This record gives sequence, structure tokens and C-alpha cells, in this order.
Amino acid sequence: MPAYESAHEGEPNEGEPYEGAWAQRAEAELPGFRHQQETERCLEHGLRGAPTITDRTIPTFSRGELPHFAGERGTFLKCPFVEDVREVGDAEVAVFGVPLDAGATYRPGTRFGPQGIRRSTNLFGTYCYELGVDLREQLNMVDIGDVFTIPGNLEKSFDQISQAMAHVVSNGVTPVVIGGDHSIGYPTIRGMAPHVDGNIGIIHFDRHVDTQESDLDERMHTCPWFHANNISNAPATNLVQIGIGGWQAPRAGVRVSRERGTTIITVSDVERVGVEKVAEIALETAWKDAKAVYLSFDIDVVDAGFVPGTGWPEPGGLLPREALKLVRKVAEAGLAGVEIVECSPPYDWAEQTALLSSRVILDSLATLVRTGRLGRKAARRSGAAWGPEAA
Ligand SMILES: [Mn+2]
Repeated sequence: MPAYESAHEGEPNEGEPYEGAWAQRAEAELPGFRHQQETERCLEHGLRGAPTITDRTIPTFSRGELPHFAGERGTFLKCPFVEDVREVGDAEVAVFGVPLDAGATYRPGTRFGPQGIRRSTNLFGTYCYELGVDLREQLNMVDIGDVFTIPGNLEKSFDQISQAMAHVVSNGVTPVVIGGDHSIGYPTIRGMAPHVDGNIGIIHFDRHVDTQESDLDERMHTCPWFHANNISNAPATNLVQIGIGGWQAPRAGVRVSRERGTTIITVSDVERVGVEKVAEIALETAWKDAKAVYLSFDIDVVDAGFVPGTGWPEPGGLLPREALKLVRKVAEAGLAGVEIVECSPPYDWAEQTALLSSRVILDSLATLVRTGRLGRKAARRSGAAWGPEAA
């Protein structure tokens, strides 16, 4: 695929004046094998369409991507589902849900986050125009379902989450975690840390500082980094926190972040120095003497007007396009995993919070593919896999 040469994504440069023109050409270079394969499988499993249907790729029963409103398979982006998680190692990326809201201190509902976010992806195709990436063709991604969380018991749920994370990571697979409230940031890091040969940096998007030791006498969603940063190879000095501010950053957490030396960037900082510079600072901090960087994205970092369906909405956050551009910039350097948290579908009256949550995952993955950090591992076992063909 032709490389888009611009130093700054989306900005004109010499020889290739517009991203729009580049993307229009780049599409021609993308493979279409997996789409072809899916069409054939759909016709076989879903029977050929009625004689009056002119398009002979349409089956009687919906079995694939189309139509987007039907044939809901319940997986993220309708990617392949893996029933036997012992076989997760055949994939390059594994998506799993963590339906948990026991850590919410105000609005509940994030236990429905995985369900809502997966459903919102029915709307999307597998191809992104301006990134020039088609995930179905280029990424061996699977959905392995949800962690069995224990409603009402945070600590048992944490143990389940850490065990799930460790299983995926120890199989050499990149995890994508769909929360759940932000308390899961601690058990996800705890599950990953023993499998990283060095320090883990965390890029944390949020309106809230999330660094206090306990809240309401438990390790709630205000507390993940206090405990994650106690893990020896996940130090606070590699924690960069973007978008913090407003009237819901408890002083107990601010004190901890100050004492431990986390790096905090406010929404005004983003406005003042710009997305490019903020991404640069974030990468420098997270990657300093680190072996891996993890993205923990709380959807409430985006202005409450765009994301009503969240546990603790705080007006004045990032604009969606700022947030997505920041995600793409930090993903360029590589990510060992991604989690998206705090999407609460019961409060999400037009699915916009779930849609934006899905975009954070999709844009991260597409950037990792575009920069060549993902997209090389072919499935060997599954005939219905996505991504590159086995040699
Ligand atoms: Mn938050």
C-alpha cells in the first residue's frame, strides 16, 4: 500500500496535496480475498437468494456483514467468534468484554457496555477511508466473548479479569478490552504486567484523575492507577493522563498523582499546544524506559454533550475529532493493548457514546495495521478467519 507521506496526518504536503486524494488511490491496493471468501460462505450456509434477486451474492439468510441492521452475530464488528478460548493463540488480536459496573460511584449501567459497544459496530463496515485500512482483509482479529464477572463483588471480578488478560497476553495476542467501569484498569494491568519484560507505560484519557487509594471504602472506578502503579513494572512516572479537569477530580487522587509524579495534561493544554504536541508529550512519558504501552480510554474524556451514556459525565471535555486524532497519534508508536471504559448504554439515548467508544478501538487498530505493527499474523486453524492468508 502506498505510504501517506505527510508528517502530519490530514494535512497537505508536497506531492500529495490532500489525504482525500491519497485515500482514494490507496483503496485500490487493498486485498479483497476475505470479503470474497465471506460472500461464498454466506451463500453456502445461508442458501442462495430468491430468483427475483438480481445480485446473486445475496443469500436467503443473512450470514455476513450485510445488511447492517440484520444478522447480528453479537461480535465486535461481526468479526469471527472463538468458542474455545484455548485457541486464542491463533489470532493476532482478541476482543473481550468486561461487563462490570460494581465500581461505579454514580450512574451504573456499564455492565451493558460490551453489549452496547458491540451492537454499535453493526453500523460500521470493516474499511476506513482516510486510514486506507480494511480490518477484515488485514487483521486476524477475533472476539472471545465476555469475562464472567461477579456482580456486586469487585475483588472476585478483578481476579477473573486479571486471569482473562493474562490468558490472552501469555498467548502472544494483543488484547482489546471493552468495559465496564474504570475500576478494571487495575486488574487488566495486573494481568498483563507479569508477561511484559520491562516497564509498562499507560496512556490514560479521562476527565477524572483515578489515582486515589479507595473510594466509598472499596477500590472503585476512581482508584485503578493507585493500585496499578503499585505493580513494580507499571510505575506512575510512565502514567500520562490526558483530559483531566473540572469538578470531579477528587483531591485525594490529585494528591497521589502529585506525590507519585504522574503527568497530567488538561483539555486547555490540548487547546493551547495542539494535538500533535500533546501526543508527543504523551509518547515521551509513556515510553520512557518502557517496553510496552497500554491505552486506557475513558469515554467521558469527551465532552458530555457528545457522550451522554457514561457513568460520570463532566462537561468541557475533548471534541470527538480531537480525541480520535490523539488516539491515532499515540497508536502510531505501537500499543500492547487497548481498553475502552465507562460506556453506559442505559443512558446512551442515541447510541452515540457506544459509537464513539467503538471508534476508539477501530481507529487504534487501523493505525496499528497502517503502521505495520499489526497485520502480519495469519490464522492457521480457522477457515473463517480475518486477516492475511496463511503462506
Ligand atoms: Mn472518568
